[in-house]
Amino acid sequence: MRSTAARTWALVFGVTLLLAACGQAPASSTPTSAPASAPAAASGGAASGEPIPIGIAVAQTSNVALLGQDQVDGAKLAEDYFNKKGGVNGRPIKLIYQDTAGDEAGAINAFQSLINNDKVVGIVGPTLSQQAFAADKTAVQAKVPVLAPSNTAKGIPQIGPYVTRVSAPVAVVAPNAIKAALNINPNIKNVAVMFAQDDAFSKSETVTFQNAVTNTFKLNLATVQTFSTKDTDFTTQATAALNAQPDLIVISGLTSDGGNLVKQLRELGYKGLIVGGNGFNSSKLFAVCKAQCDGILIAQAYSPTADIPVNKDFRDAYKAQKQSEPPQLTAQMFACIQLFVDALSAMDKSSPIAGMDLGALRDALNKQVQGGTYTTPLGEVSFTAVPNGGAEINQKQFYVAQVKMNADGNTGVFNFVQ
Ligand code: 1QQ
Repeated sequence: MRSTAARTWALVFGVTLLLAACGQAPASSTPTSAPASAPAAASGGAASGEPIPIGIAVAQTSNVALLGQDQVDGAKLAEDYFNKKGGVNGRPIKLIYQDTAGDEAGAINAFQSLINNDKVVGIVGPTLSQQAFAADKTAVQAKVPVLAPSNTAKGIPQIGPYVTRVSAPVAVVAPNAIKAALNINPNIKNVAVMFAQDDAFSKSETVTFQNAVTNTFKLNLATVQTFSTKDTDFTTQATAALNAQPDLIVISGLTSDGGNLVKQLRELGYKGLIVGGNGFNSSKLFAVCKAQCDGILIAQAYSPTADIPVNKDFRDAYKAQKQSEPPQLTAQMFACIQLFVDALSAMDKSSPIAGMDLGALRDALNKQVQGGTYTTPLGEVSFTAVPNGGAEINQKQFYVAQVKMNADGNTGVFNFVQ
């Protein structure tokens, strides 16, 4: 039988999830010091007592929600999973969602609200590097730890000491996809590179791709074409790219623009291989380019088959809900929540966090996260301090997936080829 405290918490938790699902954050009356602890749950049991608020600031609306929805899936799974395992030494965590939408202003507002109104101990977000360069400064000023769940551009941990990147940077991940393309077609010589010039991540990733093409793999960079993440008609750029007679086209953009660009390249008759960057890294892409998504290669910082106990639990939980394999962004978000839970638990064991001043708690949590080593669904994760900045992820294993569309032309899978 569940205790009264457990029933009360279950009710609070249920209402929170319901409000989060409606895109609203629950009204919060969290005090400026960490809430007092309630009796710890029996070891291994579900958590109970006053929840510890953690902010989730990702894109739940706008075009960027094609990526942000995968992150919300990961957050919900993590909250449920870690609270069932006892939360932070018996106390549950409570995720508070603030929608950033797709731009910088939305991300800044979400961060401010989480920091000042919801009094969160730390934030996971935002979805895009473009947003992180603007919003993370707010957290750095307020001395609130930020875990970057999907901010892969150069310079993210350098934003400030409270920024910890949990998403491997494009510089180490992206070239793997070009290598995979060469394994499939060793005759590739001419490469067309295309990128969204109004997105920080895409501008960073294309530098990595262009270096890999010319310096690492000694291929011919036949043309470089630019577009906007807001574009829907790519006729001019696609025609120019095809005029260069490429054997490979490498695209850095976001899901909607990138997917439409692929579709138009295929409609214009392009038959060669396509590499898409991290902005293509969601099954939401399938609805954009449909059957024409088939064959796109995308580097991955996560594999669903990684043989790690916490990954097996995560994968099973995801598959039970969605009947498909968990995507990278979902796994990265889950890993971020795990880091906060593990770090808070370790801190609490050496010196109880209940009643701690919120500023001191945020500061200590930042140090604890950055100093730890964690076994997550992404594999073993640790961090290296960045001069005058925060911390960069150390991650060992990377992969490449190839899109395989089903006969219906609407659904598909990421097949791991490397
Ligand atoms: C970034 C990214 C996004 C495309 C992932 C959601 O890697 O903005 O840095």
